[in-house]
Amino acid sequence: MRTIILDTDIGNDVDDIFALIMLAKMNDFKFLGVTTVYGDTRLQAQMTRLILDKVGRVDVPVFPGESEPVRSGTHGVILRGAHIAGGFPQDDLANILVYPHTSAVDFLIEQSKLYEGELEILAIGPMTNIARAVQKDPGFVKRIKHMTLMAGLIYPEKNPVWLEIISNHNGEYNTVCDLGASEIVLEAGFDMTLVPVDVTSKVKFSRKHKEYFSRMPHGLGEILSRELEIWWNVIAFVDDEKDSQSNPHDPIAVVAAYDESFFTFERGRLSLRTANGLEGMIHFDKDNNGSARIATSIRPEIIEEIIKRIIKDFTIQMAL
Ligand SMILES: [Ca+2]
Repeated sequence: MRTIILDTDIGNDVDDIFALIMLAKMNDFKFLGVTTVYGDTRLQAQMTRLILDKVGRVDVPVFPGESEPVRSGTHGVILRGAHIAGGFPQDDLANILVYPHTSAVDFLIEQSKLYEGELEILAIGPMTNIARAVQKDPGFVKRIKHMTLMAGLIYPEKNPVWLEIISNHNGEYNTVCDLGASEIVLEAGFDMTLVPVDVTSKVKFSRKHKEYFSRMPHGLGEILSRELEIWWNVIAFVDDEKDSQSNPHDPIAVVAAYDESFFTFERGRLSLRTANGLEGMIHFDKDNNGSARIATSIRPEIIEEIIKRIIKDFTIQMAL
């Protein structure tokens, strides 16, 4: 069976929570654990634990990861993680104990040895934990079977709306939060699938989808509804459509990890560049021998696939 670790900055964009739920419910993988990254990683671990317990995955361990970047950009740190934890029941969250008996970086390294050549990583936040693992253990990269990474806007000239959004951050968010880590991870030679904003910006969560999520049991419905509203308020200033919707960037990366039929890809090499005057930009060079591939298109039906996976096992009728 395939093995996977999720590396997440849950609590920033709301989409990490949905990616976590999808992975937690999936039978395609042995879900080895979650590492949290960037900012308040302890609070992120509490959020992760609470969600995992509510979907019945008490067996999946959570490790608070690196809070500080390897090297931040000239604009410094942008958002400090877990700032939208407000949608969670605060007493429940505060009572969740996190035991960091192993660091997230050590967990990644340890599991890469236990599952050498088999372990897959799904990375949906700034790349600090992965970069620290690469720095600490030179053999780490070669032991990883595959990494699926959500980051980057590869062709900004084709996506002026998102070029403007990421201009506020001096680059694509996951990339620019930790320029040092991005450089290390992109150029380490991982066998990698990059799922960039070029494709994740093509579909959206809307109020219609929120209705389905709001009916989820065990208090999940309330949490997801509140978190979506909080996030929609956060991004309202950059969403010119002002229609309470957001892109499920991270859930799309989850799909890329288990069903590539929703995508087309192009193979090549990745590096960190300054482009369009922005420091945190991923550059792609086509190369049939490159160790990475980027998703270049996406089927719009992927949104139904994501919704189905999130509400799976709950008796919620969909009329998408
Ligand atoms: Ca994320």
